[in-house]
Amino acid sequence: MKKALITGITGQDGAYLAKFLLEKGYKIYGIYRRLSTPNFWRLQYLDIFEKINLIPADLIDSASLIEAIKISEPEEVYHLAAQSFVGASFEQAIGTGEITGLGVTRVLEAIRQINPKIRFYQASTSELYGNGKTQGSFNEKDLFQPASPYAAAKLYGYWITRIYREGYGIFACNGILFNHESPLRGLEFVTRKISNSVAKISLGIEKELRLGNLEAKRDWGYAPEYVESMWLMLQQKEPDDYVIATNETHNVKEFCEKAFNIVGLDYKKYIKIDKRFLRPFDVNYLKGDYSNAEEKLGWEPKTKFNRLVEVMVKEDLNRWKRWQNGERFPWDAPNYPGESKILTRALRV
Ligand code: NAP
Ligand code: G4F
Repeated sequence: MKKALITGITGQDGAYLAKFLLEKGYKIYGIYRRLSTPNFWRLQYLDIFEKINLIPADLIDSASLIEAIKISEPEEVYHLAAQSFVGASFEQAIGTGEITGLGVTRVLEAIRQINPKIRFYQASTSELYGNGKTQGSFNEKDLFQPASPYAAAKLYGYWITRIYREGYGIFACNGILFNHESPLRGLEFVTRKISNSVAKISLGIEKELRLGNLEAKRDWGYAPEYVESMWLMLQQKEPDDYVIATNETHNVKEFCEKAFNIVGLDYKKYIKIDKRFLRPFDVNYLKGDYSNAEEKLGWEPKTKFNRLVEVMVKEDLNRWKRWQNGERFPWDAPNYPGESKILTRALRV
């Protein structure tokens, strides 16, 4: 049985990837950090919490990462953990550099020291391109021009991955993934903020939606499909870097229009521009050319913009209707449920 270690398993992509790899027959280990309130709701939502092994570790703590690799003895490491919110990176630029940037080296160094045959996936991002284009699509050869502390940290992560590949022969790949969303997306990201608010407004729970830059364009895909590309990258003969995208772009306003349309409302009546959500520096246009991934990995996106908005709004509507009927979500009653295998040090010795 193949073993994989996922950093960021409690996040959107980590949860979907764990589910995908379990279905492929992998034994799954994930690192999680201690929080004052447990954050396993995505794993519970996908009904996989009981099927995975959890190891406490943190990207700022090298020793815990070394331990996680020693315990799990993985063939593949998917490094997804990061301070992943661009807006927050302007408020916490140093912390973002520490976690999102240097964290990559800490994981790679643990691999190099313990078993350099482990295959490594780095969660790189379309944010690397910054404001390099106003039309056309970005591919693997385009120039990186980061426009946030988050993107600068990810640029470091991208290069350190290539340096460990070329310098130490580690099978290390960068997935340059454009935005990908789902009903498991964090609530502060714009798509989920919109779908969640649309659901609440249509049910009379909320009255307005406060947003920042409505003109920003993004290439939005569907997260469950994107995690397959991570696995495909690590199954190739040679390591490489790949753009994963839909090659479509839409602005935030279009997302709002479509989402409000689904519940029969006019977005213009509910949106308020709020300066708090404007960034000091924003990326205005992103669209990705995934033809290299299509040719080499056989990967292509299936869920496009209209369907994505529909899936997200309908799922949030369903959740809030259930809530109105007295049901509570896992994140309203957080706990460490039942038969899970949390591998603390006490259990390991
Ligand atoms: P996410 O939902 O924000 O998940 C981030 C994960 O990182 C969470 O599990 C979080 O743990 C963990 N984490 C944060 N700081 C940590 C630390 N110091 N030590 C250990 N774990 C830590 O992000 P996502 O959307 O799944 O994205 C996954 C990765 O892909 C990220 O690296 C992101 O930057 C990158 N990416 C995402 C997209 C996208 O559109 N989603 C596109 C390109 C690249 P907690 O649950 O404890 O907070
Ligand atoms: O949803 P966002 O916060 O995502 P952003 O900044 O594109 O970053 C996401 O995708 C990256 C890939 O390109 C990942 F690397 C990263 O980890 C993350 O997953 O914002 C999208 C756009 C921005 O231009 C933002 O200014 O929406 C604009 N926006 C307008 N009003 C807003 C809001 N964004 C947020 N989060 N909240 C608003 O109220």
